[in-house]
Amino acid sequence: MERKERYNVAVLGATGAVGRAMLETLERRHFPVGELRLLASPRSAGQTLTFAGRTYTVQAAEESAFAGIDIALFSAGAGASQVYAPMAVRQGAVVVDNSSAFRLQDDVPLVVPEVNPHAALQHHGIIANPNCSTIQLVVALKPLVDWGIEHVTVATYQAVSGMGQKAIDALQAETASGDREGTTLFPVASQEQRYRMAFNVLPQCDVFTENGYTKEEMKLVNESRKILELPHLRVSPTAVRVPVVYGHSEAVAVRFAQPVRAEQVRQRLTGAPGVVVVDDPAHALYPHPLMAEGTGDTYVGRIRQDLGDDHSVLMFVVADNLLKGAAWNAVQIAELLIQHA
Ligand code: 25A
Ligand code: L14
Repeated sequence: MERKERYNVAVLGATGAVGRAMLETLERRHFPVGELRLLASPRSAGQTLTFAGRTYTVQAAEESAFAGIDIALFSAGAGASQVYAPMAVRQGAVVVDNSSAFRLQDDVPLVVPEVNPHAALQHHGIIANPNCSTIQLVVALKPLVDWGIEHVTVATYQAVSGMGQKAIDALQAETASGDREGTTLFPVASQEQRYRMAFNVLPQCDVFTENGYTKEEMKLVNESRKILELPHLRVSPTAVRVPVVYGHSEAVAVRFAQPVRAEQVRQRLTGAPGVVVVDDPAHALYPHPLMAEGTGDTYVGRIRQDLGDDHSVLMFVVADNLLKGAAWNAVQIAELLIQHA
């Protein structure tokens, strides 16, 4: 990319939960935005959004909308990315894609700036932004990698905002009504079976795959291996949806190739890039979703030794899924691109 004072930016999926967070993050991190183009489906064209005190009209996405764009941030789902990413690249833009469309493709870097920034520079026009649960997991694991990570067991507690604005509205309606029947959007609108989400916990995020794991669980396995460059890493995931609006939590157990003490993990994570350690049981201080909400950090606490295994340490990891899990990470990737322009 050519070095410039300001970069022309497009946001595809600007009206979605993640798209709005992208605009907010560009502004908060003072990204040098020149021209800004807000794109979505024809359904949202004509709607207005504000950025840095100015009002912008949302346009329907089409190839010509990417002309003159330097960086295109995509969060409109895998289908839209398949259609529009090649068009944006043809028009000379670099695409930072938040969908699952290209993440495991060999020629597409999958980047978390605190973990594998070097990978971003190897792109051929598209850089993939990882899955939200994976991002916070690898931010917490990276500082521990040189002790030899053998096995990661992770259970997630995922917020409904991962399913978009409609799911947030549905949970709020269910909670307010207190009605046992409630609305019936969950676990995913595309499947027959429906459950209430308010006052409930559902062991399904995204759809099931043939091996009995959900897609979200397989993302934790495959994306972690790619980002950490540990192709044989053992990951045992369970992804669970909870009635939280913003912020994914994870109970993580890490087994190392050698004895590692909880105190060593606490020291390594303290001050690690993007990590905030909050771990003071005596004062009931530990991470939780409301603590992470609105921030770009990954919070780690409850760091403790496995009771029967001196090679294993347990911890609780929390981040804002729309920010570090999506928009914040995407803007950090864009910053890497312009730093090296
Ligand atoms: O396929 P993937 O990769 O797994 O990703 C699937 C989805 O996951 C979200 C993101 O949803 C993505 O679409 N996502 C991805 N990563 C995430 C993460 N880490 C994540 N969520 C949380 N954390 P989203 O809601 O954030 O964004 C969706 C946006 O994409 C736009 N869009 C969809 N298809 C498009 C498209 N834009 C261009 N071309 C296409 N073909 C979408 O815009 C939204 O901005 P929209 O125009 O469809 O309208 C959104 C507005 O319309 C309302 N609305 C939604 N559905 C309906 C509707 N109105 C009427 N009828 C409907 N059926 C919404 O209220 C909103 O205001
Ligand atoms: O792969 O439902 O980026 O919380 C992000 C949101 C997958 C599902 C992704 C959720 C999606 C996830």
